[in-house]
Amino acid sequence: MSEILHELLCASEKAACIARACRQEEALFQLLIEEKKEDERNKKFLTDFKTLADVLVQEVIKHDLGKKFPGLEKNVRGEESNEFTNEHEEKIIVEVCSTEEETASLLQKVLDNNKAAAKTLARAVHQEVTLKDLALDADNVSIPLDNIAVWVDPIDSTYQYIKGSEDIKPVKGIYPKGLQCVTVLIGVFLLDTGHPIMGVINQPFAVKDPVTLRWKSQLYWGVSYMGSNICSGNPDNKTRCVSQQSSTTGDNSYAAVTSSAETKDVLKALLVVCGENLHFAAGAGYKCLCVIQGLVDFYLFSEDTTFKWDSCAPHAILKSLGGGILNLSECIKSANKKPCNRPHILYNSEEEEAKGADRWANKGGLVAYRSEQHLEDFIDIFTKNLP
Ligand code: 2IP
Ligand code: CA
Ligand code: CA
Repeated sequence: MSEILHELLCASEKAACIARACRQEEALFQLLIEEKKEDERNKKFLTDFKTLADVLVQEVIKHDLGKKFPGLEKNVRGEESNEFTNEHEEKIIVEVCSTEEETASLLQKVLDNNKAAAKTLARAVHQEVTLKDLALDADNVSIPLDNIAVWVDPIDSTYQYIKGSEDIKPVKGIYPKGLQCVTVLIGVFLLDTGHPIMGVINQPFAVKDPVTLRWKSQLYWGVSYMGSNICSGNPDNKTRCVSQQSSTTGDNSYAAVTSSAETKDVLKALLVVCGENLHFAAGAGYKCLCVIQGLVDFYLFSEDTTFKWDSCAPHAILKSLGGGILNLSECIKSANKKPCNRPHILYNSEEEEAKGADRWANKGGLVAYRSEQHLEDFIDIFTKNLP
């Protein structure tokens, strides 16, 4: 099992290397952006961009996983379609070729004949990525390769990635925006049940080396399968993020993070429950990471603009910590039910009536948590404060 986890981590690190390489040269970066097609449009943004980096990263992950586990590439699903239109309205299928030279010449077509840029990218695509000092203590778990599929978000928080702010200050450890909110998300789920079982989150712009001025990744992973729960780091998942005796909200004070796009009614209720411990941050993956790191107790969002590829990887990690991600609207409806009856988000079924990316939307919103007991309490108070 460590083998597949190891491969996911390496794939995420190669993805992070490509993401960093693409940001380094502004002229190159400007070449890489293309507007999303109408039916794939994420409702929330008027102009949403997908980048060649995004498409390429997804293809690299698919290619590298398929090389190690033949057949698995057919079950790697992602946000992006690999059809790219260049400046001359030429349609090009972006894929990893068998040699670096072939990949470079394919990329050259996408990059309007920019040979140097294409070469740099192809080098990043074909490089060997090794991860030092990885202690993957997950050998005893055997994963059924014929019953798994993978959701990939090659770059989450594209908007922050394109903007590229490097100097945002964290508030109580949480970055409201900036490059730190960018993540690569790779989640494995079971095809038959739809349950997430393994996840990797790579934060490509986590720390900047003060000497080389180069960004370095931080990696997080978790496995939750057949009673085995293993994860990177060792946060005490049962602690609450704020003092139990908060003066404004008494015993019921919880820390939560949400999107700046959250609705007024939900924000009002969250403010009552969390007070000054309500935070805002960009990136669905990054907000989940705040829960995983123990910076907040919950990530809550009531809109339909997160997708399976946003939540699958963090969901598996949260499960390995004793938590999970639930459908928020169902959770509110079943506020008095036992937590075991609450609806976990599943990854193998689509919204029948929806079109394009919306088929894979987390409809009804989501709530990510680490402790079932705290969730119980929180949902109860939160629901009572909704209009
Ligand atoms: C986006 C990204 C946004 C998020 C949105 C996701 O994914 O994570 O930041 O909105 O839900 O779909 P918000 O930051 O308001 O939570 P992508 O960047 O991959 O399109
Ligand atoms: Ca995303
Ligand atoms: Ca994305």
